[in-house]
Amino acid sequence: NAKKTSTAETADTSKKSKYLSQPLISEIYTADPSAHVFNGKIYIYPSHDIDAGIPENDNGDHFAMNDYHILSMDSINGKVNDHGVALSVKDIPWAGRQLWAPDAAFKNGTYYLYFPVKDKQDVFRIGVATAKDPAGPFKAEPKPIEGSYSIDPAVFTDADGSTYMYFGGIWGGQLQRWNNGKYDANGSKTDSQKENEPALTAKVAKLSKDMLTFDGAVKDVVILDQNGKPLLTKDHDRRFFEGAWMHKYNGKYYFTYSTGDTHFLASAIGDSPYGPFKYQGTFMNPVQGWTTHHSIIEVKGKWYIFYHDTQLSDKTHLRNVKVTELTHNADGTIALIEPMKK
Ligand code: FUB
Repeated sequence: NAKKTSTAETADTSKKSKYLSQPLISEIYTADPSAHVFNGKIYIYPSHDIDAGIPENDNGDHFAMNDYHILSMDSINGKVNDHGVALSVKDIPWAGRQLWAPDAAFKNGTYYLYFPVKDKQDVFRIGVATAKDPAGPFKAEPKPIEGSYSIDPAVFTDADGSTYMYFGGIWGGQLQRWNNGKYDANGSKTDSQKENEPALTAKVAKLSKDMLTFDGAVKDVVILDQNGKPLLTKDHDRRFFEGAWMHKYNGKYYFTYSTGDTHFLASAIGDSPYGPFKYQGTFMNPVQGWTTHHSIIEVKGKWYIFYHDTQLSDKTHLRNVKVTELTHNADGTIALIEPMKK
């Protein structure tokens, strides 16, 4: 009594087979997955995409997210749990709109959720919220982190216990509008617009012991080419755009990021969490959808990349998170991942 396969089912299977991996959940749209292992379980801190009916533009106004849901799994192929609303924009006293890509950390018996959101003046800042459970609910601090700006915080704790936040994003992420700690509301909508000068860089700041403030100055994350020269603004295939992540492998610091308008994930390797980082190459080709954003973690001796695409909706702002294995080559580079099958 074998089940007959309908034409619709066949079409669906062949559509699915175009993709290297399948969405982790389909009940809600999720993006920008920052994954961590806490208490032996995998926790994913994603953006929660919604359709707010806002037309698409280069400023990213259509990414109008209002809350976060945290996901967890016991193992990479295990069941995915959605823990419900962990933090809402309405519960962040200083927030205006657009809860973008978050990250999380654990220290001092507390879980910290770091999140970018526009303040009431429409300027992106980075906030922090705390919880006793990795899945929340999280309570936001009354103000953004002093000295923080732009988007996409990624928090990395080194072997000596020091924690660093990498952040920043150009275009809608507003990084290009910041100069010497001041925001220019009339500044460029895209990048520095100085094509032959060093590209704008991601930023890094050490976090204080209480994880709530920056300990010292915000520094540039400089990416150098093979000749030791900083990547230039015009080098769209290689320069930093948004979506920073840091992981350590074999004693080296891997700064990985999205090239934004050229849709690659790229890696650069350094000897210190502050860099400089030497550009290594693309390690993930474009996914379906405009944005590409990832995190990299080790689970039981294997490395994984969490990322998103638009398989479920085919709409730029309605994304779904995925996971696949990642390999470090013998020469230290990361093996190229093809998210779409040829
Ligand atoms: O989800 C909104 C924005 O899209 C993120 O902050 C970027 O990294 C891009 O994925």
